[in-house]
Amino acid sequence: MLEGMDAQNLIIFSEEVHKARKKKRPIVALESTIITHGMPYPDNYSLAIEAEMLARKHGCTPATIAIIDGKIRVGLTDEEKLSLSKAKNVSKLTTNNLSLNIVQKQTGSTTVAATLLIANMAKLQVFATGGIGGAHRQSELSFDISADIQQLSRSNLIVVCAGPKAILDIPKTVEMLESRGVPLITYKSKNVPAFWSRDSGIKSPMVVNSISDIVKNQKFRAATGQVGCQLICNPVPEKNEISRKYIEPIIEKAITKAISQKIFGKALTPFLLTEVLAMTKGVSLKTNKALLLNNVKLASKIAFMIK
Ligand code: PSU
Ligand code: MN
Repeated sequence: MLEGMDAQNLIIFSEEVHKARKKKRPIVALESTIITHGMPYPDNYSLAIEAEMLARKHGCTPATIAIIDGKIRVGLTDEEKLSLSKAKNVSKLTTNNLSLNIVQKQTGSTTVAATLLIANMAKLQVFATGGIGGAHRQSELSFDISADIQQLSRSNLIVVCAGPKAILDIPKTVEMLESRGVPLITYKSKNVPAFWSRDSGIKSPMVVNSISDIVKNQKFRAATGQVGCQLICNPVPEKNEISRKYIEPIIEKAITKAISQKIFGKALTPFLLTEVLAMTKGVSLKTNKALLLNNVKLASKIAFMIK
């Protein structure tokens, strides 16, 4: 069935993305796990729509990526996004289960890792997400380190995020990225941001103050045959920030609960995000939305300039 097909032919592009590719207009890739496992309905749906509108407002074409009935989809209709938003038991796809999910004609949402793999196949250049996965706290015991890290070292996009998710061990995540040769670069900030908070207290390995430095660096990396993404960490806007002091005990409580309920593996990140949402009475959700939109805005400006 798949013989003779190259990577590009295995992808179904939406009409909007197809046109943008033909006319070489800037495209911003978006993931779908944030829709299915990152937040509840209907917030997930309204955010998915709002993120796409914002990319268009900045002159870019949004490309939300998912697997639907075993088809690799780059760009989804609003109906498809709605159905993913409401769906229960959709698989959370990363790099180890993406392929079998396709072969077995299933539907699944793509994490940062799986989205990066597909976006690279589609030759997209810029991707906006909320927070990346990384080394979990106590990963020295559990070995739970997101495949996002490995895929960031294999695809070649510019990834805009609000830092590693605050539920993680941020120093370990920063070290893992360095070991894999992934440049963690903060945008207009001396320290690494921590998703809901602007400052993790960890000094950033690299800082840029302009979009043109990001674009020039991408071109230099490509010209010199370097593999791997540039990870641009963009702190959440001040007005939407949750302070570290407030959120840290809440994260600790959520982790303690996860341990006592033996929640681990793929279920851990969604569990922790849901617990934090409940304990902050929805404030974390509001911040999560704001940081994603802030990242879409920066990603769109980068995509526009790189063209
Ligand atoms: N950031 C969010 N919400 C999410 C995620 C990130 O604000 O739901 C998702 C991303 O898709 C990321 C994944 O790739 O969580 C990481 O999961 P894990 O730690 O199981 O690898
Ligand atoms: Mn994991």
